[in-house]
Amino acid sequence: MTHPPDEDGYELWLRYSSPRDPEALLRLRQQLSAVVTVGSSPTLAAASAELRRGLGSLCGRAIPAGMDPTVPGAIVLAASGAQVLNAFGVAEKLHGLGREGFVIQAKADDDSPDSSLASGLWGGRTLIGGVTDVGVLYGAFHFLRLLATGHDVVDISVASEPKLALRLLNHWDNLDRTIERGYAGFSLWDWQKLPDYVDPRCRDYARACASVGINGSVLTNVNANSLVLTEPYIEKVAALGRVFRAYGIRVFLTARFSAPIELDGLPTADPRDKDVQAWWRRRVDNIYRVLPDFGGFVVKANSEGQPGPQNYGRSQAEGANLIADALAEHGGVMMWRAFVYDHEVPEDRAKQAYSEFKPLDGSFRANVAVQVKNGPVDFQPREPYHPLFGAMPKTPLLLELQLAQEYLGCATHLCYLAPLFKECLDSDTFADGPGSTVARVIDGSLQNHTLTGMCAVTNIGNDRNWCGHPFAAANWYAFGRLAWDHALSSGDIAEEWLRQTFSNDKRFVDPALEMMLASREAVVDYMTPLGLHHLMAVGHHYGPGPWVNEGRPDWTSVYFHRADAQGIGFDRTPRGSNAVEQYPEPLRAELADQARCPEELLLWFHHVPWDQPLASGRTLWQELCARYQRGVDAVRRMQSSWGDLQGAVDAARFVHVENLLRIQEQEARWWRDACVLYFQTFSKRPVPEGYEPAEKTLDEYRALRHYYVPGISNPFVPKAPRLPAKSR
Ligand code: BDP
Repeated sequence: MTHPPDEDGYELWLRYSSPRDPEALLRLRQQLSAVVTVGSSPTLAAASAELRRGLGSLCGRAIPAGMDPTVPGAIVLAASGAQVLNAFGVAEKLHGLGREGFVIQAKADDDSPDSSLASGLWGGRTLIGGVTDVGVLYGAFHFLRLLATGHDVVDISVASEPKLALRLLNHWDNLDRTIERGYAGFSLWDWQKLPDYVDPRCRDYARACASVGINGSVLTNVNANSLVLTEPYIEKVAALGRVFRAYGIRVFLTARFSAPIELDGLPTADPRDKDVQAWWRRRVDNIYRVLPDFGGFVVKANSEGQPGPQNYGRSQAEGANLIADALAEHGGVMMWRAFVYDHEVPEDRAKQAYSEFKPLDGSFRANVAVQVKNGPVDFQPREPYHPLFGAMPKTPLLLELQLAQEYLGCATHLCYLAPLFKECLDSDTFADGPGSTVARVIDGSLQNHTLTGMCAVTNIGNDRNWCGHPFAAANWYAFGRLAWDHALSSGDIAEEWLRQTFSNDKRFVDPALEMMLASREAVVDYMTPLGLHHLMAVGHHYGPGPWVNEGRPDWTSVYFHRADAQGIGFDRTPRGSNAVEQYPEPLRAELADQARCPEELLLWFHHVPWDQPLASGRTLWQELCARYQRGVDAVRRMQSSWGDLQGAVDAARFVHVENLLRIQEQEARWWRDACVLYFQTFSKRPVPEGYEPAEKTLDEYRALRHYYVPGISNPFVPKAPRLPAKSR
């Protein structure tokens, strides 16, 4: 079978490849003649350049920049106020949209002169109008997306605006260019060469982000290094900011709470200390002097060893307000993370963020948003929604997701995350009666907030294809699309991505889409079925470690699965930790009742006897084994579907995915066998029929060691032996 030419994935979903069907190609060529930009700005120039690049590539011939917006086949770019908007009848429509909104309107010219038809051009034009220049840019990308996924120019009529104000990527990038939980190479930010040299790749990063509406980038790790707040680094940050600006992307940083002590030797970082307050104001003023559109900070405080206001007996709110005050006059946003827990606190780790933050509702400054992970533990393959959503009506809450698959197979497993994201977004918080979804909490419509947003820990590094796995970029794409419009479906987003990334051929798209949509559930099944969670190996988090029982209790696996001779699962009902009390009625009663709790979350909320019959008619033990097996089977189905697609995509990417699926199948078995063998030491029941025998013994699985797993800065290496002293 002949393959299309090899590709390395660098172009992501911005390949703009021409239709294979010669008729479709001819039609496109007839419909597109020139890109006409009304007005000028770096953003309009970026939009025009992208259109010429994209349309040129789609048509297989150059599309020039033109001057005359009335010429047939013109693609006209204009922002509010331009006269040309009236000619297309869209001025009114634009009026109703927010500043990042856009309209795309095709207009057939009924009275087009014969000459234009004779010249082979469509007697019509397309307007891409934005409320502001950045709206035009988003419209340009959307127009390209429509054409690249096979839409016909003449049918296009769109009006769109984002549902959320902040649509941000959080890079956990360190200043030495390692990336915490990064599995796709090193950081894109080349701090040593900045500000004088900005890698052109940074512009491509901005293009990709803008193409899906991402409008901000937090450049640094939440486990922050205060050095980034010093002048030389701010110059470097500003150099990136200037490149991103044309693409509507603002730069944000993480701030280390103890920075005043570390950088300037202040005796304290206490938020009530006048000198500390003045220090933050000065630092922030300096940043805005160099980078006037700086976005603000993300802070992780008093969690996992990070310093924070509680070191001085102050609340999380006082800490947030300290820095928020310094940002306020510049319009900066303070994103304060709710990912806090403490092993010295005896309370269930899943409850601690709620216990700490809910009482603070109403005590944050207006420019503070509390940034809440999708679930109450930590980016697990499946979690219930975080109970803080809906519970802090007076505080803007941002949803934090993770694209880096720290707990879902890193950059080796194919796992399309939109279904996970949607599960959270669609969860009902009942905050204002049924239908009070997390999506409506974060878009501000439920509790009347304008500071709204969603952010995601990225999976981006300097690997040639950006995200490591050729399918991992789908998660970057899906995050942007959902942050723009959380009502989009996982399937529609995946299909858009597949068509642009690989091929518009239905024979490819349909099976590949099925694979993507099944992939997240497969990971849940072979790692943590039925509501199990946090079973991974300690430290690097690579592979299974259900036996982990040393070190901080809330970092062990036994803390979470609680397997014993009777059964397995964390009792979070009123008999146990009572985490269900943090959820609203009628959900609380449902979760607390073992018979009504959704099976997907059963062991999250209940300690269930091994012989408890479940909906399938199997006992819990049998069901657990069946799910682990089902996960492995699902990966094998993905392998076979992908195998059938040989020839439908280029050989380079085909083989890359094929090989990674092989690793995924091995690792799915590793997870299944390690977990089943380990849990069997408690259940003492035979492994049911239809389950493949494990390859190794439990002891062998437990003895596996993995060195230099990416994404962690303190690799586990064998200890050097003590050698006898040197003698001559
Ligand atoms: C955990 C990661 C850790 C992060 C932490 C966080 O293992 O590296 O620092 O989340 O979100 O899942 O702060």
